Amino acid sequence: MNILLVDDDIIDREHIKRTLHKSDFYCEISEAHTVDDGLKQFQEQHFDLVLLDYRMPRRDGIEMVMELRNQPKEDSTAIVMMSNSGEEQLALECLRAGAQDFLTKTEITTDKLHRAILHAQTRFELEQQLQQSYLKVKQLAEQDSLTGLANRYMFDESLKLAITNNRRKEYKLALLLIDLDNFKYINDTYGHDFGDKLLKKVVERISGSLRDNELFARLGGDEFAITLINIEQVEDASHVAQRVLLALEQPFYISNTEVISGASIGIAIHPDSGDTAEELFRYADIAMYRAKKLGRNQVCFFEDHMQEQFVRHYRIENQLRVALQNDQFLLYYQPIFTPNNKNLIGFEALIRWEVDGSMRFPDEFIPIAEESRLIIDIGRWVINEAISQLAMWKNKPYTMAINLSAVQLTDSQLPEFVEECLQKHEIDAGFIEFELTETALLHNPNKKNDIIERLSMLGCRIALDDFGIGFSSVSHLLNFPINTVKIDRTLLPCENNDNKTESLFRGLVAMIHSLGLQIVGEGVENQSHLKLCNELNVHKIQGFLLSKPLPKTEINQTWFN
Ligand code: G
Ligand code: G
Ligand code: MN
Repeated sequence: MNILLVDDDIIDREHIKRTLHKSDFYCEISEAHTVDDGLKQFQEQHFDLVLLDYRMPRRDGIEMVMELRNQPKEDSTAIVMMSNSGEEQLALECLRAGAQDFLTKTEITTDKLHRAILHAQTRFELEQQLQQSYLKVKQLAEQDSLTGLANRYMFDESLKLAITNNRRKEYKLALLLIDLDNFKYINDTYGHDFGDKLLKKVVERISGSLRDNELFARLGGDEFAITLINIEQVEDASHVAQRVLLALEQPFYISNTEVISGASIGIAIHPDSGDTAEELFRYADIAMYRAKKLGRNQVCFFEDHMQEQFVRHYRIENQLRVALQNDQFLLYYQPIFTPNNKNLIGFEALIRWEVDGSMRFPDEFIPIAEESRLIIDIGRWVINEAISQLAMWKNKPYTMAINLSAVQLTDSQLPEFVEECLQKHEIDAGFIEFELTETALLHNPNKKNDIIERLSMLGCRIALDDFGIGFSSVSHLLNFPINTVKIDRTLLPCENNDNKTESLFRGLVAMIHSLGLQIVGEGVENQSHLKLCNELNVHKIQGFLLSKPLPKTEINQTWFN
């Protein structure tokens, strides 16, 4: 047995050593005369027992016990404390700090030490067993044993905590309650084992569709819950719900049987729907009940206006998918002119969408296309269409401006796609100008930078659209390879002598001139706008005074016949 004896008093140490050596069992004794020395030796070597004096100068024995109990390797060492006095209070204090036994030095005999050591070791083992069963019980109390997910208790506690944290923030929090659609039928038909296997697979699929910061729990049976924290908008919750439904879309194969298991999802939002965990649960449950009533694979929000918005988005999103497949988009082209002699020099392509005979405008559907990332494919359609149209108007070198949304700047294949279109239609990159808004530049600048750079390297021009509103920062003009600035139409002064706006317009034009960039005046609606643009040497103008955006047939009639 390895024993570490820590005592500042050499006479006491000798006495204890002698006593120990008299005993029957063999022991190796290392000595330390201070706590620090003792700790150092403890780090270097394994001891079965530490015999520790309470009263030592500078640091006493209790400090040492406390330090030892915080060390990872203390797990099989028993500690016996010794003191000159047999004070009960002191003994208690030592035991509370983590020592397993306490002896007064006068009572140290071989027998007593031997017993104390055995006693300490037994006690230590018991403590270990207790700790292990505590962990086991804790796990049972917090975890669902079938799926390994958090259980209702744990979920409840985490939700409460998340709500408390959320109260101090501007973010929202969403509670999603998920109920499998035909689990009871499956359980009754194929048996419980089969049902259990299905639950495990469902959990795997759903987990795979979630990110790390989402708490996913099994509340019991076929009921699950997800908490989303720090969400900026309600749509984030609909997206997660849709991802969950998508993950369950494909059939499951269990014991050579194919089953389908959809789900109904109810959503409540903090703080909008309720302020406590109980309220959120109640409302998400009501929402789930409504989802069930709607049929299979449905998502419902508790709040009516959220539900309306969701349904509207969902409908438009599905219609957009169909439109993309069936070629239902079209482009209008707004002509762009020089201000002095009103020469036609180019066009801006603007998307339109005809649904059931009525025209939809981009403000209505582009945000939804962005959210669902359908804008990536829609945008590619726009690019190809606009470039192929430009090829048909090739008798003069016109330019074509194409709007890009922020989401398209995450499409790493976009530059290659543009290059292919240019080659296919034999158009020089220099005639294509991509219009970006500042919001697009603000999001995740690194990644997007790369795509803008590559488009620019291809030889395409880059324009900053709607300049002068929103987040205008002159630094964008320096940090990105921008060739053109389109000053937002709201900055052209109104008819009734709007002096401040005019000064702002003049100032912006002068500033952009000084950077050597091209300037486009947008929203030129009357003669005074035209006059001002002329006077300030704005390079190009665009607006209702000269032409609205028009379908290609009308452009052909007016300019190409
Ligand atoms: O087309 P309208 O005239 O309503 O334009 C409204 C907005 O829609 C404009 O800000 C324009 O930038 C945007 N927009 C028009 N067409 C497209 C397009 O093809 N792609 C993207 N991303 N935005 C477009
Ligand atoms: O944001 P962007 O520049 O891409 O949007 C162009 C938008 O401006 C289109 O919706 C187009 O219909 C609109 N537009 C074009 N010329 C004028 C104009 O002279 N006045 C107004 N009010 N809108 C215009
Ligand atoms: Mn534009």
